Amino acid sequence: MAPALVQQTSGAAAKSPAPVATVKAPAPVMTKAALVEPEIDFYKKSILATFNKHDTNGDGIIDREEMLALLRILDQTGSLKHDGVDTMLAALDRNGDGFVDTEEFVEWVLQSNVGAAFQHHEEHLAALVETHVFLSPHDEAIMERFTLFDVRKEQNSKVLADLGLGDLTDPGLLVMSVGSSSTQAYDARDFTASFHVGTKVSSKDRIKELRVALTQRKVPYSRVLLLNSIGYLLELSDPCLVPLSELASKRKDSASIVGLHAALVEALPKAALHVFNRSKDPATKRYKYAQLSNDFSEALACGRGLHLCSHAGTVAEQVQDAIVDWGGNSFKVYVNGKRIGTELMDANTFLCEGGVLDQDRLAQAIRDIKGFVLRLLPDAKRIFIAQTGKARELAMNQK
Ligand SMILES: [Ca+2]
Ligand SMILES: [Ca+2]
Repeated sequence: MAPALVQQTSGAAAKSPAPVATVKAPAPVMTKAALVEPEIDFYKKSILATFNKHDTNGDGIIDREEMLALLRILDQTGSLKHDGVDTMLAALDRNGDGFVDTEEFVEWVLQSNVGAAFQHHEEHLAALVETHVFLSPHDEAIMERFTLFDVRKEQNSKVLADLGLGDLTDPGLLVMSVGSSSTQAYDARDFTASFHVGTKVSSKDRIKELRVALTQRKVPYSRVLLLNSIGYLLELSDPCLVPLSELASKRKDSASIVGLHAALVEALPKAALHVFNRSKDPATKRYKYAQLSNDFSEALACGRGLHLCSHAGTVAEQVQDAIVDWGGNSFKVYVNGKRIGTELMDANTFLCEGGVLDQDRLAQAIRDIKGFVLRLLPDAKRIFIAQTGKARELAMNQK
């Protein structure tokens, strides 16, 4: 833990007395007058913990840069508007040396409404327990399965029935969600797999992995439905289901489509392979055909399949007050499957600069997410933050 040093700099003593900060009055919080001595000691300890958290380089003082980070939090709380770093620094820096030491910080919290409200906010944040996980592609596949066969079961069953494709729970049905860079495969039973094969990514080794996995599965699937991005390769004039062989012969230039077709024919020679048409009518911007819903985030939003995720462990079995789905450039907050808030937070640029996952910024971002959730749900005690996107990929690669 950082020593509580009071750092003096030359020339500081000549400074004029600190001007009084003009800050707007926050909501009433616990102040010194309301506390008795032992409570103050206890309170001081928690204030010191807050100080240490904001003294990020651990030198025992809060400098201008660290003060800027602290002001960001004041701004985010809404009710604690500040008037710039210099005014705030002046309000806290009693001896005018340009830095805030522990004594000055404790005084600020005990004697000013803003300081007390700030401390209250910090304690509130600390009391909210978060679980942050990078969802693996396999986790996503688990949740896709829950969306398809569980959350959206009725709607999806109807889409299949309308197409004359029978029952969604047919054990002979294999669903493959072919995205641009990954493919998830699952059936109505317990099969879930993810492959680094997609409409824009393919290699002989990865295709082979997919073929071997499906061959070893030894289930005589009679039908394979290929959903997701692969369906965009079909035309508006095409029917809802197009044989994969047809698409592969039209797309001889695409190694990924040709390779996928060859692998499936070899692994599942008796199965009918169909691509689900995902083309949109340019006039209405709507899908020409009703789509099967298999978006993993729908299952995530209501916590389905969380317990099966590789990193969630037993945490996911506890009741979560909210689930945060953090993809690329924004995060969404869900309670019981209903979205209650969305906030822009671009993980792809903020966390992934130079192709390396920035852990300090991740910690800061998680604090911001917790603050956002607390504004929506002041009584929240536990939240689950599931992250995907580029940051997830970097995290997986850095392991
Ligand atoms: Ca410092
Ligand atoms: Ca000072």
